[in-house]
Amino acid sequence: MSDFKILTTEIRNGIAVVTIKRPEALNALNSLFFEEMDRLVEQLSQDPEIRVMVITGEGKAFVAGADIAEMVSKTALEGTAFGRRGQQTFRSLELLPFPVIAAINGFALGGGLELAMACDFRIASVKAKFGQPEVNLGLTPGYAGTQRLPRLVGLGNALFLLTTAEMIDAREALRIGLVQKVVEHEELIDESMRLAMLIVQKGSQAVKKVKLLTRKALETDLETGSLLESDHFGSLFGENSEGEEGMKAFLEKRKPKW
Ligand code: CO8
Repeated sequence: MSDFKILTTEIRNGIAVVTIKRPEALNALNSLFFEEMDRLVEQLSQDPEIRVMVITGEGKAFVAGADIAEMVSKTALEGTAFGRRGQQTFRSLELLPFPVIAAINGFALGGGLELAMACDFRIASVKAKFGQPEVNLGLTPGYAGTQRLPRLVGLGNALFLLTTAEMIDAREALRIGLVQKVVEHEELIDESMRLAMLIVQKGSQAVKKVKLLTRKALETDLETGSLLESDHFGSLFGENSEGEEGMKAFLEKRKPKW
């Protein structure tokens, strides 16, 4: 990760803090970003020490969208490939076995909001601004924004944002459920780290399973999802299991030793 030009990663207490650093272009997503993000996701997914990832942007943007300068000359075929590539990157980010928190420091527009939506939950600075402005450019979203937005905020809110390209502030994003918390700008990283630390202190297998099962809820029917839940629930019981230690610790009025 030391040779990365756009993404910097700092690992502390099992938390990987990833910062997107291309502030001169408001962190717009170019091919190099996707190359680096693919490599980063691959590396972090294989690191057993990592329990949570926090992703943020440097400067006044989280990410102001896909890089328009790089996209403008693409042919239809190239456009499809560029979109598909980004979709796959965001999908592998979403499928990381541990929770990923978006700490949204400023503009999260177009591909930037799509990136934030591929994270597990979103904490916003009061300075954050959100939008899907693709129709202003005669485009649709290309990184699954039309798919994730209605799942997160419902059809009406999604179509409102997608068809009007209206930019909304952090309070409105909170109201419609696009973000889970809004904090003072200076508190964004501290609060995201505090939440990440809460997760680090839980049973790591339980957290992984909760992520997997909850994401499955949107992709499967209730009966299938419930059966899957029972299997995972059961797998946390038994001698020397995480569940056994967690429950014993509760009964013995002590902290679990995981
Ligand atoms: N791409 C490339 N460069 C950008 C982008 C972008 N998305 N956004 C900002 N920049 C650049 C500007 O061109 C400017 O560069 P320069 O200094 O060289 O002129 C620099 O960043 C600073 O930007 P501004 O001067 O515009 O800053 P302001 O504070 O005045 O405005 C805004 C901030 C409102 C965020 C404004 O920059 C803006 O509207 N940006 C574009 C937002 C946008 O339309 N985003 C959606 C892009 S499309 C998209 O994301 C589709 C995703 C799916 C793609 C699928 C692939 C096929």
